[in-house]
Amino acid sequence: MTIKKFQGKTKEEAIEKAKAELGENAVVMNIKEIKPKGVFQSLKKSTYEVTAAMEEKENYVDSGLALKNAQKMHETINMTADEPIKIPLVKEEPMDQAKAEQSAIEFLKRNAELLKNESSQKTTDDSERTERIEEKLENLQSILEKQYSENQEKAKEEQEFMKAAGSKKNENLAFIKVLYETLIDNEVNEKYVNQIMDELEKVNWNGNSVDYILSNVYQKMILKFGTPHGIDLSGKKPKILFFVGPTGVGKTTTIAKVASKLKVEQGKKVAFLTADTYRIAAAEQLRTYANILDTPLNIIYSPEELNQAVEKLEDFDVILVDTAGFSHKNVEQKEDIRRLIKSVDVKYDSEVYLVLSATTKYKDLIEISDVYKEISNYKIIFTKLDETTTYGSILNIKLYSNAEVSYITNGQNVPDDIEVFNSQKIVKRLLGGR
Ligand SMILES: Nc1nc2c(ncn2[C@@H]2O[C@H](COP(=O)(O)OP(=O)(O)OP(=O)(O)O)[C@@H](O)[C@H]2O)c(=O)[nH]1
Ligand SMILES: [Mg+2]
Repeated sequence: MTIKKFQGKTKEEAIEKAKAELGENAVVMNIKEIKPKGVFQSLKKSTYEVTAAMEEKENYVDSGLALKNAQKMHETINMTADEPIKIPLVKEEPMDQAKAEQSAIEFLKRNAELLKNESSQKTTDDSERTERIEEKLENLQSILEKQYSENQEKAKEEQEFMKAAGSKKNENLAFIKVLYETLIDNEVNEKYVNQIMDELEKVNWNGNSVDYILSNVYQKMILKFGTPHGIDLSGKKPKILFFVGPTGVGKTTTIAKVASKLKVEQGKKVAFLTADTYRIAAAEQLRTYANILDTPLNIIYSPEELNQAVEKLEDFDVILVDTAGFSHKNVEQKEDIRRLIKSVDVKYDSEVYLVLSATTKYKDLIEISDVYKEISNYKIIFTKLDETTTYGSILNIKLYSNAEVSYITNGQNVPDDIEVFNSQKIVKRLLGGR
């Protein structure tokens, strides 16, 4: 299979280019509008980028059967993990365009009639009001028209795809389009989706089943995550673990969860240090957990105090250091954290955990991971997975930062809502499983 991108001033031009190079049967996988940037952006027009695919060797099968097979596969496949993957399928029936057109026109008319009636009832003397209603009417009309034409375009794209899939009778291509869309829907960055597709290209899947393609993608994605590890305390003691990250992501709560697991489940000697003296209640929050877990807590006010505090805790297995959350744009606080981490005496083993919320948007996560890379190497803990349904950012940041994802947390309950990162679970979710 060949997957390529084509740009054009219009969608049609980009599609034409794709067909000119890949042939009439090229399948449009995705159409992206590229908005102009820069000072004169309002004067420039958008351009379009089409991702198109073409299978090199024609491998004809019945397309209806292909989609049914794909559906069957989603219901039954079970790759080492415990539940079957369910991926939303493309519609089997092409949309009835005439019917869709008719109902959209009726909808437009009905709304226009309703507003016209409203305006004619309150006519004559209040002309200003009538004008306003007319203006509203026009606005609504244009919004509806826009929605209508967008729906039409979607229906057309869908039909084109069905036509191409049907005429080529290619179940694999239809299935790959579903995979592509599922990953995009889960907010995996397009760049990484294309990377996964490019890798798939190298696999000889011609003549192989959709099961083969899915397990291939699944395995590749698992490999991308690497093997995650929980905290390893097998080396020198005490091990110093710093928890850093933006404000409110769950650093303190995560420390309490980790401490409880290490202490209760592994019988380790755990101590707390906090360098978070920015917020009045910060140390108190950790003290509450320290009391519950019967764990010592020391407060340090400057990096210079760190080693003295650690010295007093030398017979502990692990020292968890809470830090003040800061905006990644705050240079001064960033420097404070950097100094704190760098101040650890070389005789101690230390590790930094960057705590990130799965609800933070991709662009910010990128900036945050860059800022912390300037401070230290780190492993990542993703919090608040219970507050989002799209897990794409976990893969995006893993691939962007190349840092290990160690733990995920999925709720406010201490100590239960934490687990060592399970790449199989996440990959299944990313591929549309539950
Ligand atoms: N839903 C959900 N909430 C969480 C999770 N982890 C932490 N929280 C909540 O997020 C809020 C902030 O948690 P903290 O642990 O105080 O966050 P922090 O990063 O220490 O915050 P600062 O010290 O102010 O930077 C609290 O209400 C926690 O209960 C999680 O996995 N899921
Ligand atoms: Mg905190």
